[in-house]
Amino acid sequence: MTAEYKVLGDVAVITLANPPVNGLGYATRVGITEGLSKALDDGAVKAIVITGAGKAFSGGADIKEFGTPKAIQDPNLLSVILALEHSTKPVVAAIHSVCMGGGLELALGCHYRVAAPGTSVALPEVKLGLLPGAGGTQRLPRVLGVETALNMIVSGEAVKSEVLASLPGQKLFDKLAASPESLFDEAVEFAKSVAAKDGELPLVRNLPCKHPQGDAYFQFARNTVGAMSKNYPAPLKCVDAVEAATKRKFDEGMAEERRHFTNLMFTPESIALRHLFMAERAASRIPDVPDDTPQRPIKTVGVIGAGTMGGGIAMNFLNAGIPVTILEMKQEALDRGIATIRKNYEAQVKKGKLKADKYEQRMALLKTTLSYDDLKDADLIIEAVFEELGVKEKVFGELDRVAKPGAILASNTSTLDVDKIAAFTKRPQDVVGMHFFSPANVMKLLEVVRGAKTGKDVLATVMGIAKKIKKTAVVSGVCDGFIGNRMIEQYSRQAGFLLDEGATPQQVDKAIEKFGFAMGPFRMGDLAGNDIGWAIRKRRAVETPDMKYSRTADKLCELGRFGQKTGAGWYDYQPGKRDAIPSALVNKMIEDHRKELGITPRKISDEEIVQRLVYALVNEGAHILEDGIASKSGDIDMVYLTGYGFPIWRGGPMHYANQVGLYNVAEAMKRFAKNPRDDADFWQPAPLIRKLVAEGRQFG
Ligand code: T1G
Repeated sequence: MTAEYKVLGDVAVITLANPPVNGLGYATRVGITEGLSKALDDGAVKAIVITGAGKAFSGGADIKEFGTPKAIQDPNLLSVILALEHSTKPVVAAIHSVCMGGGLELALGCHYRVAAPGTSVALPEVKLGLLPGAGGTQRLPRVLGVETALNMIVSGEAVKSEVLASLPGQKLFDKLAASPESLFDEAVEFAKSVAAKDGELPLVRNLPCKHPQGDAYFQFARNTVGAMSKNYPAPLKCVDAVEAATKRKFDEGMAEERRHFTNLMFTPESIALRHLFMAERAASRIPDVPDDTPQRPIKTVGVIGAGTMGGGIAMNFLNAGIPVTILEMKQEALDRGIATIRKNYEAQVKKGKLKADKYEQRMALLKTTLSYDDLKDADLIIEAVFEELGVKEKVFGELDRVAKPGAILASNTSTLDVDKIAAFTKRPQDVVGMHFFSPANVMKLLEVVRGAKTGKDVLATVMGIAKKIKKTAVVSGVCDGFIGNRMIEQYSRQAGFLLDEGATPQQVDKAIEKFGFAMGPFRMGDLAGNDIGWAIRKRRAVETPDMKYSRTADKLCELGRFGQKTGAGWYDYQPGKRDAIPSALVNKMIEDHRKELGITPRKISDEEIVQRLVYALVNEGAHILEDGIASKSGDIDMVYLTGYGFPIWRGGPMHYANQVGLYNVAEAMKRFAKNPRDDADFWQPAPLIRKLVAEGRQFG
């Protein structure tokens, strides 16, 4: 059982003890109901306190149980809350740290609630594509008012206990403890005080729930919420459930909530969001690196290169309060880099996203230098210099000379071989790739590239510091392009072939943007610069000549149409504007190229466009798993969601393939392999896919 029971004088105490966040799994629910029965049967007990051990009161229903029989096994959460409400002795919830989801719903089933200041209170189910399913939509409006409750339920955001306790007329908290340390004692004292009271025990379900302008308010709420959640069904169901709380009897409202909850549980969006919740946390787990691997302390960081990437990388550490020294070769490069960092912070201050004093505090942590010797005390040094092996060799040679023993030496390379870079030093065990995505101070993704000799404690340290700087870190092995860029290579190849076969850039972009990508491959190329891909294709033409591409993209670059930065790319642009205008010149160039290839253009459906682009990611992702470059398919999903704009509600390319059915994906690939273009080799379903299909399994 994962709930403890003890009696202190005439007060029984039930303590949730299901680390790490007291998820309300089956065993915990049994522990609560058994503790409650003991308390009710014990004549000496006059009142009951429920609290949570460790770092949370409760983080809610046990997400790990979802989809298993245990999730609904009685006593399910609704039954536990009903048992609390039927208790003949007062039950006081002693709430601290985290009180979320089912944890808050459990507290709302108690007669009284005493909270510690600083407690994060939320109903975050909407972030999992659900709505509160244990009475939250019916009870929270009764204690906080309809509008406050609906805002919390639709946003899923946490609010501090002291803020909620200060709301006029709130009935969520009967008492705010003086401090987290005194919470428990104050809750026990409070329990004693109410035990002495006569009369009916207060039940939230009996409180009135009305909104003075109900119809108008909920119409407004529907319009607002609907506009923000086109791809997610849950938010509007939250509005329906809360409206039911104002217009129906409590039990009828509960029935409506239950209906919505049950339906939402099986929607593709909720399944995807719950997959991502687990995948994001699993990504920080490295199979052969134990969780308790000691991490090296990172007190100061060195960054080499004050360009766009170096400046952005430095900001991540400054934002986390970690001092940074930026090294450049020339003073004007340093000055330019610092000016860019200042400009970025000033823009945040102007938008109200950063307080002016915080900005100054961060800048005070920033030092600059022209000498490697000033990096001798840094615990972590990240280079973000020109993407050329010769330059990296010089930098790592210097770092090997000046860095203190145990310093971690990281390269921000996006494609170069980390093992070769490590070999430029006498300490390959301290060398690792930290591939940030531009803009480095904004994009969440960090690919942590482990070399053959990278130490396990180095990996554990980098994963730990990634969490501190709020990055989603995913470990990649060493290969050309690691995980993300290796996959986008195949995605881009298909985009080019689709043009050769009959599609236009705008048709391809529109189809994949309708699928959910923020930007199609051609608009993205124009934004990032078509010359970047051009340089990589030239390098690859030497290293892997058998990799075939459409020549269209090269022809575009030969015309100097690098995209927005040259005022023209796949699309035309008006001066100073970013609107992508279909280009007659480019479409003519594509038509002429088809003639050169002897290809008769055909009508290509949007469905084929989406399948060719997305299944290209899936097939390459399967090869990446086979090669051991990524250790789990959820990692690949996290890379694509946080670094490449894959639509969140579809859960990532590998999860999406599971949803489509790997049999269907493999059959589509076989059809593409028959395509006249000589790309049959690529479209052979990866051996891993063929194996999973044969065994009727999915990506794990
Ligand atoms: N169930 C199971 N495990 C959970 C969990 C949960 N609800 N919440 C967190 N964990 C695990 C997580 O997987 C990780 O474990 C560890 O705790 C630390 O998490 C009926 C149906 C609570 C604010 O959505 O927001 O109640 O992967 O790294 O940064 O209406 O976790 O390391 O093994 O995030 O300190 C609603 C989700 C559930 C809360 C703590 N509740 N959790 O943040 O740690 S649905 C939620 C969080 C529900 C009812 C409905 C955060 C946190 P591992 P962490 P953290």
